Amino acid sequence: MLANFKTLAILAAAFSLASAAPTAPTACDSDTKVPSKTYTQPRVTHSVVAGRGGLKFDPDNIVAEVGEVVEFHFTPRNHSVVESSFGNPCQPKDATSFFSGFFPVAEGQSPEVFQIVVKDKNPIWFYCAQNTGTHCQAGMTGVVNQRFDSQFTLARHRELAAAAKAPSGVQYGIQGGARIPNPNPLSGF
Ligand SMILES: *[C@@H]1O[C@H](CO)[C@@H](O)[C@H](O)[C@H]1NC(C)=O
Ligand SMILES: [Cu+2]
Repeated sequence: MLANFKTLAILAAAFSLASAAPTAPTACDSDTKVPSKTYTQPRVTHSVVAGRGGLKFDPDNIVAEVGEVVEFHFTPRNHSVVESSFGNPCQPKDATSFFSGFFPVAEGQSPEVFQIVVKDKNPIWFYCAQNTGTHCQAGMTGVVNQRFDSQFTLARHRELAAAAKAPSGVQYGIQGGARIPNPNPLSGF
């Protein structure tokens, strides 16, 4: 677990470095015959804003390729993100579920974000575990890579969330992703 978290943190750090570096070759480079540099492609990052427009994630239905990053930004008041499962919307999927911790924010957005990396093409269901105001039951759920041709829709998932018993489950520690200073302060806004 620790090793996984470390790997993710290292990967996330590498990606933010990659996206900060300019990637387009200059005219000068293409004029010369000798390749002067190897350019790394920046990692595609999908920004999701928790709490924008009410008790929800915006966007809440994300399509991402394996290896891409989903980056959660946090606005008022005190949200979080936890990995769940389709049929049990307001509880962690299992002991390995990612958990961002809580982000109390008075205004604007948190100076930190939580990044996860998409590991495979299976749907990733998630919710906010804030129990003051029962955010998950109120509709604060989302999905990465919903199967659009199946009955396992976000709409159905949200009906299950509305009927789910409070309190929502919380993991015990931040895990399964990287909680880091916001590398893209303007993204998603
Ligand atoms: C944010 O919410 C969590 C979970 O309900 C709570 O433990 C924590 O005290 C809250 N933080 C603030 C500053 O309200
Ligand atoms: Cu919330």
